[in-house]
Amino acid sequence: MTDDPISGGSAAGPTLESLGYSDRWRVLFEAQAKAGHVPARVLRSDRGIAIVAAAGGFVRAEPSARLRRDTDAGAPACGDWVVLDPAPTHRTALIEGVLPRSSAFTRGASDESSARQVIAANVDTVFVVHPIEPAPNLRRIERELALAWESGAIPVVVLTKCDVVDAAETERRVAGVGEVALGVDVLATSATAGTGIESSRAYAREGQTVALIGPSGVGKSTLINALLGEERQATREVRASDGKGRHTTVTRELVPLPGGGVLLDTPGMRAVAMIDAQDGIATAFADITALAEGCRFRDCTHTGEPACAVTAAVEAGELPEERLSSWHKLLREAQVAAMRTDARLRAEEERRWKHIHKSAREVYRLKGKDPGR
Ligand SMILES: Nc1nc2c(ncn2[C@@H]2O[C@H](COP(=O)(O)OP(=O)(O)OP(=O)(O)O)[C@@H](O)[C@H]2O)c(=O)[nH]1
Ligand SMILES: [Mg+2]
Ligand SMILES: [Zn+2]
Repeated sequence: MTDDPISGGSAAGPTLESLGYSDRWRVLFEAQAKAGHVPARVLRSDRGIAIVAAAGGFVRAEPSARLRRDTDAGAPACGDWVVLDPAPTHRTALIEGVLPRSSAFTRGASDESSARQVIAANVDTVFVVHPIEPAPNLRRIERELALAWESGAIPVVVLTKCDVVDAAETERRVAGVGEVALGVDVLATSATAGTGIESSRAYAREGQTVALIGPSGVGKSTLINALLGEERQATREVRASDGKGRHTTVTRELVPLPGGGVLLDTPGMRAVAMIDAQDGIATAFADITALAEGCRFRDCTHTGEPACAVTAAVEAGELPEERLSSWHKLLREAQVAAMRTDARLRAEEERRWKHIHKSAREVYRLKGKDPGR
């Protein structure tokens, strides 16, 4: 094992437990591991080369040839727990297996032929990060919450830079976000003033993983530094001209906290494309999901059917119209994404069968040529 190549910290590195290793992972590891293999967690993964943390420290690792062939498992993603062959005779350790994920924050690949890309694996809490000023875009927050719920992690909305507006305005905006973030904690923080840092830290207890997502320049890395108590993550001034960040963070990476717990810094996402997140949408819009129970038709689309409890709630002023149209929009996008996924899976299946038929023909042809059989 090498010295910590990424933070210059101690060669010993964090313990597996502080990185979140638990009985769940032990059982899954033992089911896959062979003699000499050790469990490790992927801190960073860049074009197939990963930096992983194992009990002995940090090491460079790449997927074994067998794992690369096994397309189902996909490339090891940031946050994955893996089966590692430390391979003392090689310079690079080999990742022999990826343990089944407890959660996965994914996005549709830009290339339609390939599968979804896992942005963060095995995350317990997703911080949906937005600055308090300009006033948070509630529609974007709804979208990100749906995706966070879909990932299997618990979302928390973190409003940053609360030092730039007064306390009363902060309170108003937190309440406004609370109205669209049902059952979700909303934190008001300021790394500059040091407020809300302790309440943020509470989510990153020993063994817990917290991923930060949100547009560039919102203060994700600054918040991580505040939680670390040191300037470890690079941060940068937002352009004054248009208030847009410049993608200071360029790779996703796990950052172990000294007191246990792990943070996952991500590069800012400009637009967040919807994936087939229909369950996530149902959870993020628990109010609409509950109202829909009262519709006459079980498959009511809440677009003008008779005895629709959802449109009735809008008419009665109990459900904001913008919220219902936001729900319609996200659901449509999710359905389109689902159809695309289905088409891709069908195409893959077809390719697989073509390959099998071709191999089978090959075998018959060879047999036919061999009079001895
Ligand atoms: N006033 C104020 N500025 C802040 C606060 N937190 C962050 N900033 C500033 O916001 C700018 C962007 O912060 P970053 O932490 O680099 O943003 P990021 O979300 O990591 O951006 P990317 O890495 O590009 O995705 C920096 O100039 C920070 O100093 C805060 O609490 N108050
Ligand atoms: Mg950053
Ligand atoms: Zn309805």
